[in-house]
Amino acid sequence: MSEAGGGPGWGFPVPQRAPWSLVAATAALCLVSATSVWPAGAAPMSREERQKLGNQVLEMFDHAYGNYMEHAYPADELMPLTCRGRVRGQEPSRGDVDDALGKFSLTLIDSLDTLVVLNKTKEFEDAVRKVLRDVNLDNDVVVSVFETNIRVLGGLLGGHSLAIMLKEKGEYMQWYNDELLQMAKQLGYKLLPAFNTTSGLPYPRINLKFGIRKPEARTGTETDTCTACAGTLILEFAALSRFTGATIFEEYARKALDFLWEKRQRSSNLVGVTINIHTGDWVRKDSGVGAGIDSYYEYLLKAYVLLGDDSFLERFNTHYDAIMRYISQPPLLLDVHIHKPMLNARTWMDALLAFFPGLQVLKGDIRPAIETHEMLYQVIKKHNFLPEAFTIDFRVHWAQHPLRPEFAESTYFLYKATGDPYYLEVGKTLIENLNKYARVPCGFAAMKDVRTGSHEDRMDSFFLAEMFKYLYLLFADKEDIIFDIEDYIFTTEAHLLPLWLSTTNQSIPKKNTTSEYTELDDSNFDWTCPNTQILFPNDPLYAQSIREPLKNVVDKSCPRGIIRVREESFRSGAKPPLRARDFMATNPEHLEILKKMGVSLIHLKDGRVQLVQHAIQAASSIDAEDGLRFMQEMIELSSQQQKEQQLPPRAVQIVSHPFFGRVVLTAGPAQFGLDLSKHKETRGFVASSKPYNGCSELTNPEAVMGKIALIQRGQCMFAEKARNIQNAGAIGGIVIDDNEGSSSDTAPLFQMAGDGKDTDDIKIPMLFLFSKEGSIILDAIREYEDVEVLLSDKAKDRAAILKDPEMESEEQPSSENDPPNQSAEQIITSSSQDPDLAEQAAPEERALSPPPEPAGAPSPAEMDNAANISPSEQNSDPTENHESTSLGGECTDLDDQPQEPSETEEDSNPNVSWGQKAQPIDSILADWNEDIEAFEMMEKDEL
Ligand code: DMJ
Repeated sequence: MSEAGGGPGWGFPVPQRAPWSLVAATAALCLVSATSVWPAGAAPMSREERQKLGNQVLEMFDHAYGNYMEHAYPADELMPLTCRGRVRGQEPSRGDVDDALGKFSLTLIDSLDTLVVLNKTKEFEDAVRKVLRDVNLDNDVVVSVFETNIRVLGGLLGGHSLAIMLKEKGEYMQWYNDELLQMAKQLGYKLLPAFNTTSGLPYPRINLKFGIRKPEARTGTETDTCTACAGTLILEFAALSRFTGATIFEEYARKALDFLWEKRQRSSNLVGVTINIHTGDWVRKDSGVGAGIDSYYEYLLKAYVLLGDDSFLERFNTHYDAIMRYISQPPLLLDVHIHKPMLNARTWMDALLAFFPGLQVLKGDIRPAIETHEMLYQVIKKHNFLPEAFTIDFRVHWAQHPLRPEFAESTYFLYKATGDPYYLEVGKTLIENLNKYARVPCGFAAMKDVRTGSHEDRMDSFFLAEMFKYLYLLFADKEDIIFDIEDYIFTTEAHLLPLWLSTTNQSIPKKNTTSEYTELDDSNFDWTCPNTQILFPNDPLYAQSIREPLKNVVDKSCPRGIIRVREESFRSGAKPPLRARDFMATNPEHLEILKKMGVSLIHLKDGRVQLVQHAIQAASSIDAEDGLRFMQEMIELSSQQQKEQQLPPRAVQIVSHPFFGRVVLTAGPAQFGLDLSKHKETRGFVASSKPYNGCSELTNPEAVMGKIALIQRGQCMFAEKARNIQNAGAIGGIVIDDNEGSSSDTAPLFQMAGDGKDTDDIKIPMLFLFSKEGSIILDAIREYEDVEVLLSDKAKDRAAILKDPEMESEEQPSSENDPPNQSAEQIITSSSQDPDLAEQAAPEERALSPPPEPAGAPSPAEMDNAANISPSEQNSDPTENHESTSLGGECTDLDDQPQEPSETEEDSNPNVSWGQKAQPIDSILADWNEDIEAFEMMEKDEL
């Protein structure tokens, strides 16, 4: 459609209040129309190169899917490092993440429609037969309702949608008789008991065999669920209703959505992260567009597209307006409190929000989509992948990356919207990074730590459901796909549902527009499909012009504290409130401010100071609020600093045949011996020491001489083992955990402490591996005898590893364009000999991650806020944070920027005195309490 126009036109306005089916179809067209014409100035990508990249995606999919089918099926997922299936109950529990696994061959079901998109029709036919033959949906397993819906119900429905499409074409699937749909219906009925709550919000988990209530169910006692968990059902449930005529599914999903809408915070129009399914109270009152909320917004807009119900669009627009007002701080998207939306709730962002630019494309709001996407791309260029969470000054906050597809998804939609070949180059980088850093001999392994490049024994099903689909579609032309993708909408798991469902079995009455929430100035987009004639003002370089000012936003960023603080104070020329990062316990002016804020300073015997806030002692409500913010910042700063002071994990990379550097194991560092962050890596063949525990002089020095010795944990101090192997001539040591089955997937990594004595005599590097990672090396020795490893702070580029020509000929050549690995990040070494890190302490006491809660964290019941800071934190140099930088290259502290007038100015008007403040003290205290609670929960929360 757009090619005819010769420019990036990709949508048509439709008449005001168009018939809903037309709106649905047309809005969906907005997603997928692109241009291939691009003016001089930008570098277009040739059809040949796009085809080459498309073929590379196909080859990568074959590698992932083939290994899953060969080594894991019928298990739910492949464990690509140990090359076997992940069967729930047979592996150590990973907590909530395992709730996606229902012993229903998850990866196969999640991959069904990807096979068709990738033109693997024959394989699709085989896969459907396998699902029908092998999959049992009646297992005694407790699964997540959300994950089962998006991955399994969505997978079955996507498979069914494409099966009937193929059948109609007349070549494949001629035998198909709606069997996948029957399975989907069976699964739908299994999920329905979860909705048996007064609110209509579903329980988060259900037992596939026993439901919720039965004693054998082992679930049904939960009180909370996440907003996305309750609000991401409508596409699959409505599709199931419309495909089958059984209206109950759509009714239940609508009821849950209606309830969430009713419960939105009425003044901010935002929703919290978790909600009580019985009372409807918000449990976590922070609000963003990432983890916990993300696909709720996605499904409101897509429900409008698929079902044509205006009320969904209006709800979406109302929330979107709030998101853009409070959460969007381009290019950042920062969580806020629902009841105090001008107050940021975090100083970091999570990787799940990377889907949001794609949703903004569907909404038709391209500028912020381009900005956020560009910021995310720069983070990726820095770390090769998007870390699970990163701070607002772009440091790694949580270092994992489970091969999430959200960024590829947004890249695809932005390319479709802009036709800008830049996004093809972005896709090419994603492909290169996946091959270079995540590809292992048996599939693709999640990144355990993007800083070290170490792997996790995990390949999530969404990698096959989404990543390959979006990457393939990015490079594909219309004729490369055997059906018209524009006739379908993508679910959050990228499953395809046909738009014709909008006119089928519409027995649920559509809600009409109400006047309740129509005061938005959104008239351009309310009833029309976004049109680039308006969006891009006829400028084909529009996207580039938006990216340009952001080109150094990540590299040139400066450390920042919480931004957006009492903006009106700056405007009025008043002194900005004291920031935690600027605080100096020796500065009398600061102490005076503290007093005004109701914060008192207690000097502890060990040299630390404890800060305690008594809100009631503050000079005014504004000062009390500043005090609360100061305390929150201090807790977060303290937690961040503790995290930074930990030694980061290290990498053990197996470099010999057949691994060739592809397998990277996460290792704990030692507080003694060679510091791998400061020295070149150590490379050598491994040999087991005798005795294996390394607690006495080795009896096999000839075997370990010049090698890296393997020693078992236990029975003596780590330092003693190090000395014994060093004396035998070892060039390094790997201590392997003696707790069978332990793994860095399930246990927090720790650093090996010295023995309390001087350890300067230990010169060799020592690393620690949990038993599961250690057994990968031990198995390799059994199978290949000579196993060579590299001990380093970060996995090394495989091109550099393959120095042996023999190795080189065995290994596939890596791309010429592969960038060299980034140099190691600065390591902050803790000089303290923390007694908690002593050899015999339990691993939990020595965790590198997550960081310990700051000492003195307040108990909500006390109504006091307290934080401890160590002496080293008391003298942070305030000038450090004001070093110059800006989006254009110099450092700009956003706090110092003039701000637009705020909508909530009255809330914190400095002229309002304590006595005049309308809000009663009880409610202020309750609010503070909630803030502290929410903050503590956020810190503990996992993505
Ligand atoms: C997928 O399962 C879905 O996209 C979901 O909405 C959240 N993210 C994961 C992949 O990251």
